[in-house]
Amino acid sequence: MNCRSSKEYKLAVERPQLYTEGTMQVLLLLAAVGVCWGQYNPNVQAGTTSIVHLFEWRWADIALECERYLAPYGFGGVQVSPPNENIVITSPYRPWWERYQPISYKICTRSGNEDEFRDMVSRCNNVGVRIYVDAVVNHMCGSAGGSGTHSTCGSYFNAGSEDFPAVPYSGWDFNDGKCHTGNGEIQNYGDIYQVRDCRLSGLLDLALEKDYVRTKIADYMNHLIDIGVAGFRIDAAKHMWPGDIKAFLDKLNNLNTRWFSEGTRPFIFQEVIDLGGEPITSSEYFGNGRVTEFKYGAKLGTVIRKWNGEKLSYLKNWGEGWGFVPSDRALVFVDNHDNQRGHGAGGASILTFWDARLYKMAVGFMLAHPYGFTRVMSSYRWPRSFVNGQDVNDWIGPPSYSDGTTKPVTINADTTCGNDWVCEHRWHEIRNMVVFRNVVDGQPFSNWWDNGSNQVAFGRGSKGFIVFNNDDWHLNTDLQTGLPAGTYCDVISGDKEGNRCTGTQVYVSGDGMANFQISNSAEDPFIAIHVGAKL
Ligand code: QV4
Ligand code: CA
Repeated sequence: MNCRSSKEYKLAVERPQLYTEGTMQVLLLLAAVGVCWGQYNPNVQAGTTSIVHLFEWRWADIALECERYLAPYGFGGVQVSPPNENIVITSPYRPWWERYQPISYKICTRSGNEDEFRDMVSRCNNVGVRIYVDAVVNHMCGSAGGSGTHSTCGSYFNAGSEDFPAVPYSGWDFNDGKCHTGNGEIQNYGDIYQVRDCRLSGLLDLALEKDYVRTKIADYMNHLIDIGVAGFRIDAAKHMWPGDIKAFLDKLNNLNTRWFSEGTRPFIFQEVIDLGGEPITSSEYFGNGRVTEFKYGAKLGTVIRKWNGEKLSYLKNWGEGWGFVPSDRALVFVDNHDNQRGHGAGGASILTFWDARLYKMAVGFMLAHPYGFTRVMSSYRWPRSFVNGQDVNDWIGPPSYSDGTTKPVTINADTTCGNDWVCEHRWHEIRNMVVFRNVVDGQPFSNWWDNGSNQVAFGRGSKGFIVFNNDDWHLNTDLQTGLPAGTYCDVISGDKEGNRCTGTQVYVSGDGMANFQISNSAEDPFIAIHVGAKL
């Protein structure tokens, strides 16, 4: 793709006399559709279309995973947990959420130090897998964080006096004066001023209108860009004014030319939870980059669970037709690190690895459907314990030793993961659907079929076709696949190995028709075929 940098776009807008009319039109068109403006473009290598969130993984393990698994199976990139120094909370064990309480911008956490981070970024980039950093820049630690050196790099801080000398930030850099609620906390999501200027769960709220604060944040992000990251998840974006986010994004460097072409802007996706019903909407943030579309997982979970009378057949107009943000502004996922454990948004309908059978269907549907840029979740197991419908163990951190260090991700003989790492991205159904999405990339949504209930099918032009049976009865039907004639290997029940198929075979005749049979009691009641798995 021949892209112009956003700087050039800015120049064209500010000094149009420098450009011919034709060039001008092209630049404005590119900006309008967002194809080439880096903030929306994930900067993945051609032929790859998804990223995976390796939640709480160590940098050393991610480097290995890029080389041994993600690159060979066509994953485009990895979202990593926040790499900057955070508070250490021991009560008596360390929660995962301590990483969302920054102490400084040193690269130094339970996942590893800066050398290990650099090594990971280089090794992943060298095999064509990108790294995206979760940037926690709305706040520092909680107001009750105390004072001392209980931080992941031993930096001193004092939460009470809002002193973070390792940045440095002091009381002047926080929002206290601007927040007008009694206790300084966000109390009402209907008040856009509270949501941006007050404390989220007691977290000390940064004064992002200050150029000093914007510069410190941009310095941190530029440090990561220079190391070679491809973009950022902007944590708690809803709690920052869109214009303040724009101000620090405008200070960002282009990506490292060791791996990216000249003028490439960092990919930006902002965590804005917009399920409707609040004055703050996702669309306010489109100017900065993509947004997380939380309706996606909440609705898909409801449909696949068949709650509220929902049916798979209603998915015919999935995407914008369901009131979601435009496809080229959306980052989509079935579950994330918050809502898989009851934090954040989405509620009980969210599907996770704990509901493996339905979860695989949901992820399969997401990866087959053209809407949005897709992120696959990769989790660790924790001992869930429900009291009055609430998981009292929702805080439990990653698999770790008694001294609090994170356990490595071990790989079993059957390619699954050990040490309680779930590795959903290695489940062969999910991994094969990541490949499916790469194979059908750019092909239209086509040949939709449904039985008016929970049996549906659709194709992606002439490259792939998928069929689901979420009804309580057998599926046996002839469907138009749009695929060239031949014998295909179903990548859900098996794999194509050389010229044989370890799963079900599907015969597509000269007119594109094929017969599909799916038992409603199958462990995986769906079939997916694509031209990359033709025998
Ligand atoms: C407690 C009390 C507060 C009190 C405070 C006093 O609950 O009422 O004011 O002490 O200091 C943790 C605890 C929380 C605690 C807080 C401060 O759970 O009880 O407050 O720390 O010490 C994660 C967790 C949070 C956690 C936070 C910081 O989910 O539970 O808070 O990390 O450690 C909204 C937002 C959205 C957010 C989502 C969870 O719009 O932006 O909630 N999602 C992102 C991340 C998420 C992270 C944060 C934002 C904060 O995805 O993982 O929160 O960075 O929907
Ligand atoms: Ca804020």
